[in-house]
Parts: sequence; structure tokens; C-alpha cells
Amino acid sequence: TAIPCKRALLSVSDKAGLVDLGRALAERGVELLSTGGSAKALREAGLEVRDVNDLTGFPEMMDGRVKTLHPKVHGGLLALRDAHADDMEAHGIEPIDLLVVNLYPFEATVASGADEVTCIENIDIGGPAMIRAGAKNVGFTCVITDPEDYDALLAELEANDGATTLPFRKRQSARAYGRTAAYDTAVSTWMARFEETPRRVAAAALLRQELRYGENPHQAAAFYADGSDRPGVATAVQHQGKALSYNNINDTDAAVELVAEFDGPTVAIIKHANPCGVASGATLAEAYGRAFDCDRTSAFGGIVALNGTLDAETARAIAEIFTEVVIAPDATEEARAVFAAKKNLRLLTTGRLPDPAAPRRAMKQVAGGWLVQDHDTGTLSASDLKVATKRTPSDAEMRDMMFAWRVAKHVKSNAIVYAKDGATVGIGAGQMSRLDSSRIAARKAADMAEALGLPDSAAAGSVVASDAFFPFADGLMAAAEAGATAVIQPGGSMRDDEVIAAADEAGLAMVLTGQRHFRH
Ligand code: 93A
Repeated sequence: TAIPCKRALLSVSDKAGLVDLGRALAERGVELLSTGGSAKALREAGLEVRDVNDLTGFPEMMDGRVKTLHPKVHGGLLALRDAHADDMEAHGIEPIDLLVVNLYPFEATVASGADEVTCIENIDIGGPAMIRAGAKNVGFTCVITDPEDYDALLAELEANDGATTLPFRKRQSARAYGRTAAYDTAVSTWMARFEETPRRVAAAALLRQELRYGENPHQAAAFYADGSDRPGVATAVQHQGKALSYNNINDTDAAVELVAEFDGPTVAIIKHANPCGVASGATLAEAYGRAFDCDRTSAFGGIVALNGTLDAETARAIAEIFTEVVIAPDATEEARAVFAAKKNLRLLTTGRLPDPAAPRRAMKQVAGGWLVQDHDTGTLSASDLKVATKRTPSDAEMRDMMFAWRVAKHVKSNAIVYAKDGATVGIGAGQMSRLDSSRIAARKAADMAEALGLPDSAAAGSVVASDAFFPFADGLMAAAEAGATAVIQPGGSMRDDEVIAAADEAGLAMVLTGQRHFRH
């Protein structure tokens, strides 16, 4: 089942890595066949290349619309070397052992806002035809559709004395059909505009992206849209940078949903689906700076979401540290220009913000079944709050409690959030005990003070939000010791009386929401 790689056809729009690949193949004695632009690039690098024209006996014609659509090409890709030997002989068909194709950039052309004629011209016909032909003939033909797989191909040839093995070809065939499926989905989604009654895109047509892998490299993964037009990561336009990963998508989703809860300029920085800093400000730039200050260490490599149009000043501040993804409803030309120099940074725009109150379902898979629930659309207004302590919170405490509560809704449970002046100053997430979350959040506030050179813990004079009730007074006391002056929590513990008494004793103001926000 190992097939020696003797003849390769290279036809790529994205020429990245082409010359290095061509050279490595040529050094192995592989004959290089290629189309117009690809052949030119290879030849300019001093490599010997045979034009597809020479194989087919036809010139590339119709502005390139017909260049590889020929039996000599498709026969070479599809022939079973054993069963079809006679046909090959009779028609002078030479086997093609390796096909390297990447397609006209249809998706990017559409995303760039190009006109209809340009979009249509960027629908690749010959490329997908070859990919599908080669990928079908998995017993003999190896197909590569992504420049990121060139190294794996060369490693395969190196390990197998210049041949490809069946398991490798099978994996590549699977990737190849994934690519043509996603490509045709993009074309069909775009073409739906020509229908009199635009159809709801069929479930099979919802593949957004084949992912390189899932949460970990050994997990296969894909990204599907749900067919709704909810603004968010699934419907966003990506302006630059490489494809998002599974974890990027998960974190970016958490980031957008969080900032959508706020009205004034607000920024969230997300790591591992939890915020490491959230802040409001007079401007987005100010909000970003304050969100960043909450935990400058964790912000590195984070996902940043903004609830307003990204401007140049904010873009410059974000660009100062390594950031994976920035998502905002829109971005100014100037802001885009700032990011253009940062090739690895992905910029996504959503057009609008999602409506946090819009009803929808959330699903989670468990072994043998699914858990389905309403999405957590719970919102709170100040009039829903019950003051439980002797002391009534001040207006400033009230504002910060509402802020901290909204953030806590987007922090994995157990969630404890300290906030002051519309910015988080310490977040404790995902602990098995609420007391541990309280301690972690308090320690983060102390770390913040140290990083910024503040005399006191950043939690001094803050408020604290807890996503569910305090079962005992200890978590609350940890918050008071850290410097919090007011507490917002659902209430409803068997020991509420104890907790309220402890709050009174410590001079805290405490309000009860009557609603909790577990998030797992
Ligand atoms: O216009 S096409 O659909 N007609 C074809 O016969 C054809 N064959 C390959 N586009 C075709 N291609 C595509 O050309 C490949 O998929 C690749 O994206 C591109 C490479 O062209 P060049 O080597 O001239 O840059």
C-alpha cells in the first residue's frame, strides 16, 4: 500500500511554501507538473517543471477557467494502477501520485466585499475537481490541500523512502473532502442571494470551518453554524490572521457574550473561557487599560472583546502585548491599519452585539445523551435587589455591584468577582469551594496592587459578587478581610441568617438577587 511518489501536480493559489516544497520533492527525484502561476514561481526558483499544457496537449484557456479539466489530468489522478493499466496504456495516461492544490480564495474574496463578478471569478472549478478525484483514489493518490500539511508530507516521504502510506493518504483524503465541502458551502451560502425566496440553509451546509484539531491536538474537530443570524463568533467576519482554533472560538464566544451585557464602553480579556479582566470606561481605550490592569500577567495571549467600534488608540494599546483574537462590532480603517502590522493577531467584527436577553437553547453532550436547557438570559435591575443588612449600599457600591454581578454571570462556578469603579480587581473562577474562589480572588487583588505599586490591596473599598449563595459565613468573611465593603449574592442558603449577621458585624452592605448564575 506504500505508493512511491514519482510524479506530482502542483497547482496552488496560496504560493506560501510552494518553492520549498517543490525543491524538496525535486531533490527526491519527483517529476513536477504544474499550472501557469505555480509553474512560473517554481521555475523562477530554478526548478525544472513540466507544464500541464505539455501533458494535456491543450493550452490553458478562457482566462484560466480551463487548465486542468482534461482526461490526461483526471485519468492520472483517478486511475487504479492495476485494474486500469490497459486504459492508461491505450490513452497515454501517466499516473499522478501526488496532488498539491489549494483553491481560489473564494471566502476571502467575499469577505473583502468584492463585487459579484469578482466573487464568481473566484469560484474554483478545476481545483475541487482534482481534489475530489485524487481523494477518491485513496489507494494510489495522495492529496494535499493545506500549506500547513507540507511538512507532514515531507516527513511522510522521508519516513517511507519516498512513498506515501495508505493511512496517511486516507487522512489527507478526509481533509481534502472536508475542504471541498466547506468551499462549496461557502459558495452555496453566498449564492443563496440569487434565490427568489432565500432558503434556510440546510443543516449539512452549516459547516463553518474544519478545525485543525479540538481542545487538544489528538482530537478532531469542526465548527458548525446554527443557521441563525445571531451576531457572534459564528457569524463574524475575520479580517486578518490565520484560522481560529477550537479554543480560540470557545474563548471568543465567551468574550463577546460578556461585553454584550454592558451599555457603556466595556472591554473583557478572556483566558480559558474566563475573564481575567473586565472594565468599563469613558472610552474603549480607557476600558481596555483598566481591564488589562486587573491581571497583566494573565492577559498575555488573551482574547479581547469590545462592545463598541475598535478605534486606533485602543488598537495601539492592545497591540502592545501578544493578543490572540480581538472581536468587536466594528473597527475603524485606522484601527485595522494598526493591526495590519501584527500578522498573527486575528481581528473579527460582528456588525452588532448579540442580545443577551434573546431566548435560545444551550446543549451539552453527556455519555449517551444530551442536556438541553434555556440559555441563561437572566438579567437584573436594581429594583430586583433586596437589601439584607442594616447598612444600605451607597450609590457607588450599587453601581459596582451591578457591574460585578454581570461579570460573575460569565465566570465559571464557583465565581467570585471583586470590582471597584466599574472594573474588576480580582476574579476567582472554577473552584470546587466558594471559599477557595474567594481566597483566590482576594489574592489576585493583592497581586494587582503589587503589580501597579498600590499601597493597599486593589480590593480595598471594592464590592464583591458571588454567583451563588454563600453556604457559610467564611467566604463572606474572606471578602470583608480583603477589603470589600458591599456584597451581592443570590441568598437562599439555610444559613442566610448567619451570613447576614456576619455581614452586619463586619459593617458590610449586602443585597440579595434571588437569582443565581451557575456556569460550568
Ligand atoms: O479556473 S479553474 O477552475 N479551472 C481549472 O481548470 C483549474 N485548474 C486548477 N481553476 C483551476 N485551478 C486552480 O488554479 C487551482 O485550484 C489553484 O487554486 C489555481 C492555481 O493556478 P496557478 O498555478 O496558475 O496560479
